[in-house]
Amino acid sequence: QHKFWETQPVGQFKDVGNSGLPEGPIEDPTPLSEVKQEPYNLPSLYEWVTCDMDNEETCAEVYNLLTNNYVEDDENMFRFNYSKEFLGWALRPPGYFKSWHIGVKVRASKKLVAFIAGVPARIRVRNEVVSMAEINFLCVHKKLRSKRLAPVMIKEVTRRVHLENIWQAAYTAGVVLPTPITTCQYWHRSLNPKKLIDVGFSRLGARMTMSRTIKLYKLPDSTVTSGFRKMELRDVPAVTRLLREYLAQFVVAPDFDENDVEHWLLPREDVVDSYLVESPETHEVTDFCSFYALPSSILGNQNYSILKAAYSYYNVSTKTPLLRLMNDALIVAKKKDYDVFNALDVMENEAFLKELKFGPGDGQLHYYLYNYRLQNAVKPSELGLVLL
Ligand code: YNC
Ligand code: MG
Repeated sequence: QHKFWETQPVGQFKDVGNSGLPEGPIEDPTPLSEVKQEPYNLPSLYEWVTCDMDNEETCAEVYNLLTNNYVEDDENMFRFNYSKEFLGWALRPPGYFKSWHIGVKVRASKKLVAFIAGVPARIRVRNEVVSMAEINFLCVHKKLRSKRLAPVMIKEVTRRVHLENIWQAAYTAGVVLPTPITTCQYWHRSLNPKKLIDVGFSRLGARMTMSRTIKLYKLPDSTVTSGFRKMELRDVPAVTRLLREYLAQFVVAPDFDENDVEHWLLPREDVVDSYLVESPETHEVTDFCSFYALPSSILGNQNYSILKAAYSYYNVSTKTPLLRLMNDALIVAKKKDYDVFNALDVMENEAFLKELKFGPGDGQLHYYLYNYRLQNAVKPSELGLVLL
């Protein structure tokens, strides 16, 4: 069934429900001197490259590969179109390793035909904070699919992660592999229903007209909560405290410090946006919400080429009810001309999805850990981790 994944230190389907297996690392680390020192072999027409994401041309090559070959929906109507600025942000967090940004080129033409990337992260699983790699942007050019290139790329990134003395990883995928720690649902909140219907992202509901639909999803022009404002650099300590306290309740969550918060949550134009509520009386930061910008190319539509989507990231409510906080997030996203606001059913998101008129999508997202066994699958609501 899974000729490659069966060889890897991941939860195997045959072990599901076997309560005799302990939680934690599946394999012990080996001495670094025993880690394979040379790259895995590629078919001879191809060569490994390390992608320097500081370099604009390299960044553009990766961007072009992904724009034309990365994840599509089941009906091939939309394809993720991560921006260059987004890739620069996603791949260069504090302490990142350039050697984990791995490309495959055609030897003769130097054309980039495959990519995989990792970034370091501290992820807490129950009471243990584990140094991990977050693996993302695995992509093989459409013309090179089903040639077993993906397993070589995964082994190569694993080797380079091991060389940094890191032995665990976290990743998400739309496909089922051995074995998800949880399976999440995407929910979508229409901000520009007319465009979403025109491009086939959503359909007019039963007994609905376009004008009734537009009215249904209408949002006020300005936010409702007093003290609601954009996050600034000076807010990093307060936001870090708020977030650390909040994420402590989940089974799996990032262990963010101030450097992480500055990188991952400080607003960056058209990449990531964060807002908070500062109490007008005490000037205390009591609530926080954030989303990232991930547009999709619209494939084969005459009128539109880009779907502007915001994705819910980390949200914390202590004073402002979560429902009201997220409604304000929708209002700012609408103001910034996003067409749709997406959220997974992770953390406490279920508490606002239906009420704020999100509808369930058909896409599922499976979460995985590499070389770390969890005794039982967790519920989406026990997950405090959002990967890009
Ligand atoms: C996938 N998404 O099952 P078996 S998500 C992992 N993640 O192996 P081939 C995947 N494995 O089942 P193709 C996978 N998709 O025989 C497929 N596989 O054991 C497995 N799509 O390889 C698959 N990006 O090369 C099978 O397949 C084997 O040519 C087949 O290439 C696959 O970034 C792919 O969806 C996905 O570009 C590259 O279809 C290609 O089809 C493609 O014959 C469109 O591969 C884009 C797309 C995936 C987005 C993502 C997370 C990746 C996680 C990788 C695993 C990381 C493990 C941890 C490593 C560090 C460890 C440490 C320490
Ligand atoms: Mg292949």
